[in-house]
Amino acid sequence: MFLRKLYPLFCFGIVVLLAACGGGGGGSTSGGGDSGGGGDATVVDPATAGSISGSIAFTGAAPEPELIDMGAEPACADAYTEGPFTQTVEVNDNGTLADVFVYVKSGLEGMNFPAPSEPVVLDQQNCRYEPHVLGVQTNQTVLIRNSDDLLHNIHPVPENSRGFNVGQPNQGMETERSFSAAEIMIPVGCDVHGWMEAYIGVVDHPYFAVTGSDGSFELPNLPPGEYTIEVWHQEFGAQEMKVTVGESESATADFSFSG
Ligand SMILES: [Cu+2]
Repeated sequence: MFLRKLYPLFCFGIVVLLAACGGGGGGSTSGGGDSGGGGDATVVDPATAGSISGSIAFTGAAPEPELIDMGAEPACADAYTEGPFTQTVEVNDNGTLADVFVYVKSGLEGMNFPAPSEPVVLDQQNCRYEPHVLGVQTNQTVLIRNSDDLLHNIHPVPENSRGFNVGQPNQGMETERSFSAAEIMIPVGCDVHGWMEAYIGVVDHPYFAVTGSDGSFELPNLPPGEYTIEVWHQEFGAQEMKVTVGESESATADFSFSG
């Protein structure tokens, strides 16, 4: 407990030290939580900022949803009136795909976007993760909550950041962690319940989204420029598209996956 409290202070001290010693730019830094490791935060001019929006269509036959056997946890199993099913492929009523992670893959090089101070929440509800797919910035807090009255053991397996393995035996417990490096995507599992899975997309800027029940996304407040947008789905893989955003332009990038 003591070490856990000290650790962020220690890291913050290192960041401040590096910022004070590093580089010859002489510019002011943006302070704690800076994901760029020093240097001024990029300021996007609202007078010229544009956006990229689109939707993720789905064609063909969706795989049959797979039933999860939650017999080992009756309290969770009883919470479902149908299923429970895996969340691997969620085709929306309008023919689009949910749980697609959308992000700017390239075009933001040299810019510096400090992590926001608000956390993103990964909840555990009725022995599933909510949401199934989420995005976060590097060094932004991920608040992991246990809404179930039973033990979960959250276990992300990143390749670029330090992993962790934390038990949450009680309802209402919250644990805060973060990832220091970008990664598409970090799988998350529970050591108690083998069927639990989530995916976390970590990027070093705020231009990402996860599609929901209408399959659409928007990446607002983008500086004019040429970008590569990548969309990632757990089952169908990744696609990318080059998109140019002019001054104050609302550009479109529509994708389509097939079953
Ligand atoms: Cu669990």
